[in-house]
Amino acid sequence: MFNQDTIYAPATPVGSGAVSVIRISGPSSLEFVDKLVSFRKGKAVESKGYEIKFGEIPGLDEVLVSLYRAPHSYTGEDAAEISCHASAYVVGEILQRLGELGCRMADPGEFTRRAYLNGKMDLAQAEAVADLIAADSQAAHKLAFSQLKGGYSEEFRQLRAQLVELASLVELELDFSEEEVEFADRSKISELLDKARVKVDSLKASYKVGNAVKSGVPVAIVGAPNSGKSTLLNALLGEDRAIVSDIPGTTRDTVEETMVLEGVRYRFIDTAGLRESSDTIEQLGIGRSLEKLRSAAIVICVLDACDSPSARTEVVRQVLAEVSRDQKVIFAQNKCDLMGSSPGLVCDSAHFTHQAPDFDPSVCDLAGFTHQPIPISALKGEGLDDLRRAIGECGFGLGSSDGAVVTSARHYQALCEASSDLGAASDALKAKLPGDLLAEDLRSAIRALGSIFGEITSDELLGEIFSKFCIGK
Ligand SMILES: Nc1nc2c(ncn2[C@@H]2O[C@H](COP(=O)(O)OP(=O)(O)OP(=O)(O)O)[C@@H](O)[C@H]2O)c(=O)[nH]1
Ligand SMILES: [Mg+2]
Repeated sequence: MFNQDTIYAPATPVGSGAVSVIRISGPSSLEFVDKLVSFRKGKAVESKGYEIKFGEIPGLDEVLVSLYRAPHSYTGEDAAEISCHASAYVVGEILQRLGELGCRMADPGEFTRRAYLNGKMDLAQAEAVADLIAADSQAAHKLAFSQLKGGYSEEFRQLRAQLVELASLVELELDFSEEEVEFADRSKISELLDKARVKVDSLKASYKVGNAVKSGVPVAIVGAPNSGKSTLLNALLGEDRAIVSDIPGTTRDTVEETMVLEGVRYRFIDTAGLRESSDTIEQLGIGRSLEKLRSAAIVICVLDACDSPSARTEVVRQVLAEVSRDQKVIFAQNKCDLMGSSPGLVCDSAHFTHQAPDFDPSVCDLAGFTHQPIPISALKGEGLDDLRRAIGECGFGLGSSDGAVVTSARHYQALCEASSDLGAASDALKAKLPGDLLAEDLRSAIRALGSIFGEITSDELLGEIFSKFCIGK
């Protein structure tokens, strides 16, 4: 047990609702509860394990109190949860009385911090609690929940164990270095090191998806003025969010709105049409469009079927010149309702492809793109299912991987450190440098990985992590 005092905090938001919960944790929890509540039968301190007791706070409310004996509670300490009627007055009164009795109001995240310090969960699990509370889509929830259940930490533990094994081989060699024997089999070391590097790098790479899923996958809608980008945003959202007009250059600033598709939250960003402009405000808007285009995980490039093939090719060129290899680009040919029956469109697209012979799909990872844009009509709502399917195929969905997916910037940072340490170790090995240099790099990588699940932590780090929690968690 690390903490001696007893803390309390509301665990539910105060407002209208049926029930509010106030949480108490620490060695004197049950005594405080007995001072506050008259139970119909017995006393809280007589409770041996989990128990729910009915009682009354004289003159204030009837309550149900859940009692937990250490270590069988969330925090690992003696704890209680008072369920009262959700009245701001009742809750405020209970909190005040607990304070007067000598209980201390908890800091943000203090309950979870105690759970971590008392060994109820590791640090990655504790962080997952905050992520789980914040999760607003099925995908974000799935990642947070699997981290909470410990599978995530287990992958890092195994990886760290591999490195410890590796380091011990190197240390063994060091122990015997006086005798100038190369004790450890360097090819075995090299093999283990390569394996660990592959794993670290794949975990590092997972952050791209993990971070996008946690904060919403950014999808930029770009294209020429008047091509129907704002109409498309509205059609996808099913509401009139962005202003639409037949005047090119209608959208000046970016318009952003989130939406969940197949359990994944996407942030759709409508942008100003790309063109040469002498208007200062429009130029600023186009600058923002380009920023959003470069930073999006997915780019929907809207082509106007009414534009000339060369104009469309120019837009495609411009977009492909801006995107990087790890972005997904979907081409949608809009206004297909104006093209008559579909053969006209196919013919038109073929022409368009012909106009861009130097199209190199490998320039970027073109999801579902086969030189044939997806025909849509944003106005009539046609082809939107195909577009949504293409978005789903960009790989941010749930089925993409069962392994650990990194969602935390802190964990990503630790992986970057481990990756660079392992790179240095690998170079040292290749250059046949002395074992102690190799050992130092490995130790540093082991420390970095251990910091993810809290093998060694500082008070400062814990303070930073738990300060982001809400009170009462
Ligand atoms: N027939 C038809 N018209 C469309 C379609 N999509 C958009 N339009 C029309 O095209 C015009 C421009 O639409 P917007 O959505 O404002 O175009 P935009 O790309 O946002 O234009 P800027 O903001 O100026 O860059 C409007 O008159 C729309 O009604 C479509 O699928 N079919
Ligand atoms: Mg617009």
